Amino acid sequence: MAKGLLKDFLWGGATAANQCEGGWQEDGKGIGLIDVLPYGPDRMPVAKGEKIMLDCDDEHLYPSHEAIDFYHHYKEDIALFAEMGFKCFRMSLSWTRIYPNGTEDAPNEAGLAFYDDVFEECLKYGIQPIVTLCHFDLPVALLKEFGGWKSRKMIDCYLKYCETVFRRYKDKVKYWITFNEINMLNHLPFSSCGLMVEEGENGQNVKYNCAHHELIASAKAVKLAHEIIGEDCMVGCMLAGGSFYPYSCDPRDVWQAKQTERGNYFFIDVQSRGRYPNYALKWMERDGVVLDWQEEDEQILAEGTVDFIGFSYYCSRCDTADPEVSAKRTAANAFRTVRNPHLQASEWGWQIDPLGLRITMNDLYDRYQKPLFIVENGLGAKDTVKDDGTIDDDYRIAYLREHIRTMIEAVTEDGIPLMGYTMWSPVDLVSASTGEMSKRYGFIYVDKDDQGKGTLERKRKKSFYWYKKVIESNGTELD
Ligand code: BGP
Repeated sequence: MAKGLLKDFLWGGATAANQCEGGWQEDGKGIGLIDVLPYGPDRMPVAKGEKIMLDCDDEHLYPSHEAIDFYHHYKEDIALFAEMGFKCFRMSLSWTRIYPNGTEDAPNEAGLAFYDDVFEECLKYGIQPIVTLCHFDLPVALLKEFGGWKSRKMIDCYLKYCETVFRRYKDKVKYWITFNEINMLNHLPFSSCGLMVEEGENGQNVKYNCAHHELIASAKAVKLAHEIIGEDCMVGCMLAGGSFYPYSCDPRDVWQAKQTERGNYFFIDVQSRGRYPNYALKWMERDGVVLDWQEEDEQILAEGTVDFIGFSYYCSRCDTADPEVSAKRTAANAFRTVRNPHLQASEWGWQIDPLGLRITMNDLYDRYQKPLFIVENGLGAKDTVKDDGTIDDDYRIAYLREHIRTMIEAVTEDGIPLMGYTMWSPVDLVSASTGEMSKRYGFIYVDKDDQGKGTLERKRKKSFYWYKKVIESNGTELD
């Protein structure tokens, strides 16, 4: 056993309802934001809120509608997770399965029953569910009615949903996450939380008010979870992580990188410390932001701080003050980052930086001193099924091996308390950014292509057997 890794370290994998469930209108489910996000050239403009499409049409393909049909394959998928020895499974609830429009008085029993079945299936194998309440997914009806998180009314809708699921699943779920990658509001404002800026509105004002409502909702949810489920439950925040490096040691680059990084930390600074950081208050003052600040908000934020820092890590990022260097950017999980000449990139341009995970963990722990949880890390790559049906994904094994190695070093050499590691995603699913199926992450291959064709058959890749060994050895056998 690796010295320092917890004996009951939570090894597992992470998915999200909107990218795997399908069954988009089954058993009373309402339409979620992600259900109107098309595949193809319109996807990014819609995801960024530049183009508004709140209804589906016949011209577009909508990957979430069937996704990988986890809705009907969950038993098979969870059995495969159990075969790899998972200790936990991070998943999200689809808000619209439970409150189809978000404003009903009573929840949809069929939706609640589905998650009962999923949790029972996990617990049968001793797999702890880690549940994200809102992973890029909210009722479209709330967007149409209130304009989404721009409105303070969203807080009550969210809390009603939280209260329902906390009461229903209190004996089955002990780990919760309030919002997935809350800082994604900066990068994909529509797909992350339904933000639409209308003409004439101050974009910064809308953004910060939207964030404020989410932060109040998150704090209230943390408190409520502890009241309903008890003190043994843990509620975390979730950052789209990856430290920012200055492109050079020019102080102007250092300053620029710090500022950009703060734009992401801002959200979890509030969730973790229970108050707004001074730099953010100054930014809002500068940008003419008038926050919907109610008298009780100070206390709500202070009383609802998170128990752990959840974060995703795919790559590090880089920034510069030099406009010429700044023009050469590449993708970094929806962020556009300056290309780092020291790193190689994935087929989608995300720069591969295992040591960056250790750096990010240290940065986060230095900043918050709360237990960390790596709730996403993985490599999106094209896989080939050979004639004999096998899939040799050595590139994925290499990526994960090096990241897990530095993760263990952060624990054993730097003393960072780490609750667990859920790799994204144990089973191939729809890519959040591109809507592709061919951007595969899984240990388990799913027969489906970008056009939505395929049998949905599941197959174990080479990495499946590798990860099983990693878990069995608690991280000592990585080769
Ligand atoms: C994170 C999201 C996930 C997931 C992952 C990979 O930002 O939380 O939902 O999709 O990134 O990104 P992509 O699917 O775009 O490759």
